Amino acid sequence: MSMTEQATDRTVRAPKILVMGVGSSGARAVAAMASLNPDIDAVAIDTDTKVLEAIGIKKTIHVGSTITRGLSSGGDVELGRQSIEKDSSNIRKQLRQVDLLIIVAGLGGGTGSGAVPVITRIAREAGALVLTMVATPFKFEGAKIARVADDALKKLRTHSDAIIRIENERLVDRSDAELPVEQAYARSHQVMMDGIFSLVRLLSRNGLVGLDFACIHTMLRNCDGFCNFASADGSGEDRAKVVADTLLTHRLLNKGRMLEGAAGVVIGLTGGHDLKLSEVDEVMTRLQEKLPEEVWLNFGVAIDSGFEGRLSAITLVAEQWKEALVDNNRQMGLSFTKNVNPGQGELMLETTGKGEFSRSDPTIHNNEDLDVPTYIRRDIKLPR
Ligand SMILES: Nc1nc2c(ncn2[C@@H]2O[C@H](COP(=O)(O)OP(=O)(O)OP(=O)(O)O)[C@@H](O)[C@H]2O)c(=O)[nH]1
Ligand SMILES: [Mg+2]
Repeated sequence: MSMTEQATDRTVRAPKILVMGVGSSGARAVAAMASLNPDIDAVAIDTDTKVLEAIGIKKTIHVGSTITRGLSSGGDVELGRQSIEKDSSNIRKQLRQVDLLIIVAGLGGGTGSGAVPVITRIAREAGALVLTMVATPFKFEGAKIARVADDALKKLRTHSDAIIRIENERLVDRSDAELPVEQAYARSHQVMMDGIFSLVRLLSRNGLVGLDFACIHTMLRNCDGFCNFASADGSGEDRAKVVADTLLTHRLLNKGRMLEGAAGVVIGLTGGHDLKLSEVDEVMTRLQEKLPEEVWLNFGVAIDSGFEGRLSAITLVAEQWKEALVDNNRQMGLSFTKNVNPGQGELMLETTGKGEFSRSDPTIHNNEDLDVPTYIRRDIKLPR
């Protein structure tokens, strides 16, 4: 198959992405996303019928009718787990042909915390790549809820390809003392929404440079479970500067400090048809100045006519870069070259090292170093 045919084939078979909101907070979040962006395939799952009826989303799955009888689990994680196990065939049906499942939930309650680890397991069994985006509780919610969320995170690590953790507490600081609670939660939803919209955009056909499903796949499978996430928006002439400044000081990236020690980073930019190469370069150069030299860096640019005059960015940051959680598909030390050519037909990859495995002996077989990914050893170009 020629490069063009491959590219067309991939374009036709854009990855099927399903966004699944689990528990009341997750269900509300995806309902809001679906109402703003009808292109998103979204389903809301909860034990609580009142919530599912109120949020106005087309696809809902009510679980645990014989267990909680249409009520919430009342914070009982075990009831949340049982509820989803009972209705697991229904969940499986939703997952047919799904390439990427994005699960959205607030941890700390019973349904989300009990059900999400079960759903991730089912989804992986069904062959989907699983990205779990969870908000962890604010401090004011207390120690018990924090513990429930922690336990759920531990279980999640076993089955998720990657977890994007939005630490709600990082969304507020002392100067926010007067912030109404409702708005604090709204911030958390907004962050999730921005992230999912950007990811879907970058993975769809609008992706112009670099970031395709294979790249996200590699990042998620290698980021040692947790990914941090931040987004930024700018408009007008200074948009590139604003976006870079925002990311470099972002609360969710520990005021930007997290970038200094990052092991793996994905940056996705979205702009309108007026987006200039110099603007992409400004954002990427400023971020790279902060990142360690040996970082695994991966970026993409998407063009969307709704973004004329604007620039929006998302970053996924892995603080640790260890062996994959689920399998041994380890692809260490790749980075994209800094020379961006928006029309390029293939990704330009270069080998930068073996990260924390740099001191281990190479695995030589038939005179080939098996620690170097196959497509680098054999000079296979990955299609965009
Ligand atoms: N963004 C947002 N987060 C919320 C809201 N309410 C609760 N949360 C967060 O989500 C966590 C889980 O709450 P819910 O989603 O309501 O709980 P659940 O999964 O439905 O579980 P049960 O109701 O106990 O069955 C809480 O600990 C909060 O951190 C909200 O209105 N908005
Ligand atoms: Mg609930």
